[in-house]
Amino acid sequence: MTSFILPTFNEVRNIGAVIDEIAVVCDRNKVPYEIVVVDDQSSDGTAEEVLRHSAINHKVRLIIRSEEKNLARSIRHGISEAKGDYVLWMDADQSMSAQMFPCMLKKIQEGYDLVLGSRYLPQGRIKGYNPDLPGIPSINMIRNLLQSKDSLFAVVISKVGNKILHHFFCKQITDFTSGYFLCDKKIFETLNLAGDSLEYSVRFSFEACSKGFKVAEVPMICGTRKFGKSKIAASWRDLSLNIFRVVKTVYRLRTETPDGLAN
Ligand SMILES: Nc1nc2c(ncn2[C@@H]2O[C@H](COP(=O)(O)OP(=O)(O)OP(=O)(O)O)[C@@H](O)[C@H]2O)c(=O)[nH]1
Ligand SMILES: [Mg+2]
Repeated sequence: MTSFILPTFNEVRNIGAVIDEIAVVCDRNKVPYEIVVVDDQSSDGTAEEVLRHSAINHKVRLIIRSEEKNLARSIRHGISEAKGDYVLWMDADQSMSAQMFPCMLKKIQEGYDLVLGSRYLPQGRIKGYNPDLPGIPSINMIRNLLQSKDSLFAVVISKVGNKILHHFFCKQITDFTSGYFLCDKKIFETLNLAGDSLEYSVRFSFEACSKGFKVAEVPMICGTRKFGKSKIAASWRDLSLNIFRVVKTVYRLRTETPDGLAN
């Protein structure tokens, strides 16, 4: 069974659609699943919306954390309560699709321990980017992002930062901050999700490679969030703090692994 972990903070208008899509994809592919929503006491009715879904679909569970709001700790909490052999976590803001789950599961069944969705593989897409639309894709992207609730600056930083990390830090990975992971739960006997926010993702993917786990990436099409506001880049202060955390984590990992994994 696969446990889908969905961390939420004020996602009332997104969470229902995310749950429904996971259920449709799993049912269509006849894959056993459960959905564990880990909510940090959202004030917008996210929990009530999840309860409405769990009353209809008993594979949906809600955990409400009482501790201080924290993304990585919420994911860890969800994983610790997961009943599946495999765990998948993703954003619950409709920017990521469950449609790529069967392809990721196939990789796990082929023997990979960890599979990441990557926006930076040739068929992946970053927020706002759609080369199928008429016009110049980069200009369209800027327009789409400016019209959305997502930060253009955060997207640019992510693209440049991930390119640097790929070339100078670890060549096996193209998207260190993807936020879309599927892994065999046994990986947690060796690895931990250390960190508070996005930097957990850099450490986790890097350590999986450096400790010899088989890691694969599949292309991920990332859209702009449908409703609500970004939490990671909610303000310049939050975005700067998250960039600082990532840089500090990379510096620490470099010191712990002086040769890096650039090759
Ligand atoms: N439980 C919990 N969930 C969170 C927290 N912060 C963010 N989330 C959820 O984690 C997911 C990712 O958050 P986003 O705000 O979309 O962050 P992001 O996708 O990294 O950044 P953007 O690109 O700006 O959207 C969403 O489902 C959020 O609701 C938190 O502190 N606690
Ligand atoms: Mg998001």
